[in-house]
Amino acid sequence: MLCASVLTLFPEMFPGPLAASLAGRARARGLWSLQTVNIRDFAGDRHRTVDDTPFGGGPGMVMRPDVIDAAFAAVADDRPRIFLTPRGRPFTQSHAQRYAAGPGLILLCGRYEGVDQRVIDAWDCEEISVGDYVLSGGELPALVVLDAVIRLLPGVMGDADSAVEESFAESLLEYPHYTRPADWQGRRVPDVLVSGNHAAVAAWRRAEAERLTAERRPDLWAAYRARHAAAPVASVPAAP
Ligand code: 9D3
Repeated sequence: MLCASVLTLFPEMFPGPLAASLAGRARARGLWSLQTVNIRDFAGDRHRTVDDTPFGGGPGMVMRPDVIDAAFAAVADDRPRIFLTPRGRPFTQSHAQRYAAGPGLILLCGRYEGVDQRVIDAWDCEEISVGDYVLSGGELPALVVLDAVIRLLPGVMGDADSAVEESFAESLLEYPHYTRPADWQGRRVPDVLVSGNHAAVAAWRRAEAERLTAERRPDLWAAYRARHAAAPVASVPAAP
């Protein structure tokens, strides 16, 4: 059983979409559990204050370290602690694989301008972002991380996705998919896919995956080219 705890000012945002579909069924089957912790419950004053103005000045408010500390203290165990923040390292499939292989995770969702850095450091949190765009808090990113982790848990997916993929599948964008009808509103499925020639289908899919990756993801394309290079490119002279 993977145990997820989420520290947030908006516990009503959970489980949200994770109540439906694959993740929802997996939770009903006891493959993972969810605990939400309302950070406001750990405020020390009558007004349940969780934030204050930033030292040094500047816009917005900062979440107080003593409040977050009390919330962590209530749930912390051997699980990794993750702070969702736009300043974090980009979340990747390797993070998801690592978390899925462990006992669970404790996710801290920030609001306002941010969280006092001392409590992030004191609790040794991994700082993670889900991409270069601005959201209003860490809650949607936490749901993204949880979804990516949950689908990797043993027994959550059928065999469909666990089937071994072609060797290039991990590093390239996916090829386009088609199903019946073979002619839809005058748009025909590529002939090769209905040819019955499995080698030709595989070659077409690989070519399409490479074309799309080169067009849309120069970063992935460069890494793929580097990995699949038979030898270093000779046209770049070595430094003297
Ligand atoms: C002007 C400075 N802003 C940083 C870009 C402040 C700021 C904006 C939005 C601070 C926090 C937030 C709320 N976002 C998150 O908490 C967040 C997030 C995101 O906005 N994008 C991608 N990944 C993440 S993880 C947490």
